[in-house]
Amino acid sequence: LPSSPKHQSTDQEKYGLLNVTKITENGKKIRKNWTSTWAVLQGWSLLFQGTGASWKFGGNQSKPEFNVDLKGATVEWATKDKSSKKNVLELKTITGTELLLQSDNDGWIKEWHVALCNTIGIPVPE
Ligand code: I3S
Repeated sequence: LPSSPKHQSTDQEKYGLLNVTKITENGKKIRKNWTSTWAVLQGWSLLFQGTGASWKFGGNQSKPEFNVDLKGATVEWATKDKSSKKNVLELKTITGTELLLQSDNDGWIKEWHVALCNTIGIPVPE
């Protein structure tokens, strides 16, 4: 067993449903638009795929998927002023895109938090 599993930054692979909205794009605040997505974490890539025909992500997103490069990104629990929802993670990319990730399922969102922290290489807060 690894001596420090919380710090491993090996390939994390995870996929499943997450509610997502962009809140900032290229450093500019944009209007929220919560969307149910199929999220796929593989290596440094986090891909969101629309689960319905009504896919619209952030501003003008014609393609029904959105990819996030996790290199240099940060993830933490969103503060209450960011959303009234529970279980909200805030993900900031190096290019100035900010996303909120949410699930009503406490265990599921914690799994995502751990996987994202491990990918990025930051310790998982207790
Ligand atoms: O941060 P905000 O503006 O209170 O976010 C809410 C809005 O995006 C709202 O849509 P309208 O732009 O049509 O008002 C959404 O329905 C809410 O879900 C957003 O807030 P939460 O707290 O759910 O993230």
